Amino acid sequence: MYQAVITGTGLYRPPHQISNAELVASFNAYVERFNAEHAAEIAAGEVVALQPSSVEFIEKASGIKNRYVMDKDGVLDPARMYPKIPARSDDQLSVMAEIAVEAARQACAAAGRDPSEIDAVYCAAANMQRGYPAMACEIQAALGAKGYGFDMNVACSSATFGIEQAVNAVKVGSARCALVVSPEITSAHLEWRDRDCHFIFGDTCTAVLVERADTAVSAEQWDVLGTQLVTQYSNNIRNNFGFMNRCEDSNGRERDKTFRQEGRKVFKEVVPMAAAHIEAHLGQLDIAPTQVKRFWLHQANLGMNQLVIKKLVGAEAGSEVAPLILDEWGNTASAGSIIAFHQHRGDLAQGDLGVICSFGAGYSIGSVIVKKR
Ligand code: CO8
Repeated sequence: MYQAVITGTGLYRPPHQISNAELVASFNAYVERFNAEHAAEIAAGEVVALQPSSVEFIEKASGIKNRYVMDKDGVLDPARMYPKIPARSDDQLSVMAEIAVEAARQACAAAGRDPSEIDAVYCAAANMQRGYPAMACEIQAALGAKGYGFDMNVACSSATFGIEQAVNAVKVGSARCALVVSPEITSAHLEWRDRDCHFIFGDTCTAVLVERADTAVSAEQWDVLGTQLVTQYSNNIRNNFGFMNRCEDSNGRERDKTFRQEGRKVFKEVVPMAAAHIEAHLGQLDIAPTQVKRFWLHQANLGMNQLVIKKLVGAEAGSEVAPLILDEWGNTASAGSIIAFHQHRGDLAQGDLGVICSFGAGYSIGSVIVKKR
């Protein structure tokens, strides 16, 4: 068995950003328009009037202040309310592959590797652009990488679950330099007309390179001390979009074909699960939570992260312990904990311990315990 190390990360930042004020202005314009168009049905009690959104609610309930998106105009147009991303021909690089290649090149540069040295590609994300060929095969070809690639989806835990696949492949010798890319174009699967969730998500792509320690060349390396994954079935976060929709005589545009959740239940059920999972995983390695210098947690909700940290170390989550990126990025599905790791590890010293942990739909939780070399 070989020791696996993380040698580089990359982060794609989409071209547009939307503040809460811009988002709420467009949502409320949509609500006004809807209520005016349906005034007679609303008066007759046949249609329920829509309620406006508010910046104050969004910030207080979630901690989110901003999000990046692939297309801003389509999202903010009250007559459209979803991104406009033109179709590409089969011989053009697809959108998900394009952003994955950019993040992957950054990770390779950080690790001192040429992309042609990659020999395994995991495209791990909450949504895939198409059924097949696998996004990973297209990304592999665009990078000039070798070996094999496949797609995997465990919603918000896709990236950590992908890291475990990469770590295991490196450990047993089936890959020497494995890439985990998480292109998360969440804006395409968010119902921007629903005030309960219209503020939650943002787009991005992250990349993580996992290599054999004995052949790694980067100046900065993180020993992977352990990975642990768990799933427990729940309908509380769900999206029924899929290839069977046509057979169900669905046009794929019904409300249940985009993200839905019971946010309160998710909050209540996932916080104790995530804290217990991290504590048990650390316990297996004889590490007390208080010995961990940094927790790079899933970025869905500020309050959730504060509670997880309180359960683990008995204190509020200051940015020293659990850095927050969702204020700027929103919930970027599986990329959130990786963005936190990418942006907030530079100050840690040799021997410092950290935990990357995702939690989300499934339910799914994935933890990766790392130590700086
Ligand atoms: N503006 C003003 N008022 C609002 C708004 C709004 N935008 N939205 C809701 N309200 C109102 C509600 O109607 C409600 O009113 P009332 O009390 O009169 O009924 C009141 O505010 C409170 O509403 P909630 O109970 O819903 O508010 P919460 O305090 O629970 O906050 C959150 C809502 C922020 C959603 C919170 O519950 C939360 O963050 N929960 C955790 C969610 C979570 O972690 N989910 C993980 C999902 S991510 C994942 O797994 C990846 C999926 C794949 C990605 C797909 C891409 C799209």
